[in-house]
Amino acid sequence: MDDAIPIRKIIHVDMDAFFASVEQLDNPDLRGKPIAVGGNSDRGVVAAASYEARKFGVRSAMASAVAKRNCPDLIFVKPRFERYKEISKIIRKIFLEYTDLVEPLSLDEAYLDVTENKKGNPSATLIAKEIRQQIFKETGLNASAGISINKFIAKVASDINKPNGQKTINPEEVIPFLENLSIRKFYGVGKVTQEKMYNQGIFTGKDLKSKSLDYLTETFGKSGTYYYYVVRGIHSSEVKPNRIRKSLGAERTFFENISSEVFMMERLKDIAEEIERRLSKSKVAGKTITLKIKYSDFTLHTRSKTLPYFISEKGLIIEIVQELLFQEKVSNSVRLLGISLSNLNTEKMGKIKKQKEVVVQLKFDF
Ligand code: DCP
Ligand code: CA
Ligand code: CA
Repeated sequence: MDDAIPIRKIIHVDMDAFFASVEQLDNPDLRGKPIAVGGNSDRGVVAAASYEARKFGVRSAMASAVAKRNCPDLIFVKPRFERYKEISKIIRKIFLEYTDLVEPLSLDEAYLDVTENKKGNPSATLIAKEIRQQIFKETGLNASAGISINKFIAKVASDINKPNGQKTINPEEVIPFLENLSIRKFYGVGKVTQEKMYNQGIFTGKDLKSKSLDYLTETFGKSGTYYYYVVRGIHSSEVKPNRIRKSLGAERTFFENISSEVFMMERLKDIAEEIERRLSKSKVAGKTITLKIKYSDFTLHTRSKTLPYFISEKGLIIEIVQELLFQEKVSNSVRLLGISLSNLNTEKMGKIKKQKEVVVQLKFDF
C-alpha cells in the first residue's frame, strides 16, 4: 500500500433496524414478527422495517400501502421519538467512554476516531466488539460496525456483516477492497449519479479509478474530486465532535390538509416558537429564513429571504414567514409546513481542534 495514504483508526457504528428493534424490545408481542414503524394510512410511509418484514421486501421510505401489499401480515407501529432519543443518549455515552472524537450522523449511528483512545487499546477491531457488547448489555439492542482507516471505508464496511456483525478492512486490504467495491455501495453516490456512472461504464471502484481527476470533475463537478480520492483510499475528512450546524428547522405534517391561510399562520406560529426555543438553547441566530410548503399533491415549494442581520426571536421569524406565505399565493390544500433558519452565526463558535494525520506503515495493529 502507498505510504502516503493517511491512516487513522475509525469505527462506524450503526444500530440494526433501529426504530423497529426498539419497538420489538419494548413490546415482546412484536418480537419475531414483520413490523413497520410509521403511519398505516393511505399516505403513510415506512420509517423502519424489522428484519422479518424485510424478507417480504418492506423497506424504509416505502409507501405504507405498498408495504402492506408486499406483506399482508405487516404490523404497523407508531414511532416514539422520545424513546429513540433516550437510547441514542445511552449509546453516545458508551462511545464517549472510548474517545471524545465521536461524530453522530443520526440518532442511531456515529463515527469514532479511536487512533488514540481512553482505554489505550491498540485494536480498533476489539474496541468495536466491546462497544457492541456494551450497547447490547445496556440497551438490549444489536448494533453493527465497520472498522478501517477512514470514515468512508468504515461506513461502507458497517453494512457488510449487518445485522449484529462487524467488518474490518485492514490497511493492506484497502486498495483491493475499494477496487472491487460496486458503485452501488459507494457512500455519497446517489441514485442519479449512479445512473450517470453506469452510462459512462463505471460499475466498480476499479472502473472509477481508471478515470482522470479532470474527467471526474468535468463530469461530476465538485463531487468528482471526492470520488477521485476516496477510491484511492484517501478521505481525510476528520471525525468532527462538534459538527457545526448549518441550519435549524422544524416542520409539521397535518392529519388533515389545510387550505386556509389563517390556519396556516396558526401552525407556523407554533413552529416558530419551537425554533426560537431551539435557537436559544444552542445560542445561535440566522440570517436566512425559509418557508417550506408541501401540497396535498406532494409538490414541494420553498421560499427564502435573507436579511442583512441575524435574528432569533419568534416575532421577527413570523413576520418574515408571513411575508413569504403571501408571496406564495397558496392555491392548493397543504399537508406540511416547515420553517428553517440558515446562514447561522455558528462559524465563530464551534472551533474544531485540528487533528494530526498519522501515517504509519503496514505493520499496524487494527
Ligand atoms: N429512518 C426514517 N426515515 C428513513 C430512514 C430511516 O425515519 N427514510 C429512521 C428509522 C430507522 C432509523 O432512522 O430505524 C435508522 O435508519 P437506518 O437507515 O440506519 O435504518 P435501520 O436502522 O432501520 O436499519 P439497518 O439495520 O439497515 O441500519
Ligand atoms: Ca441503522
Ligand atoms: Ca443509520
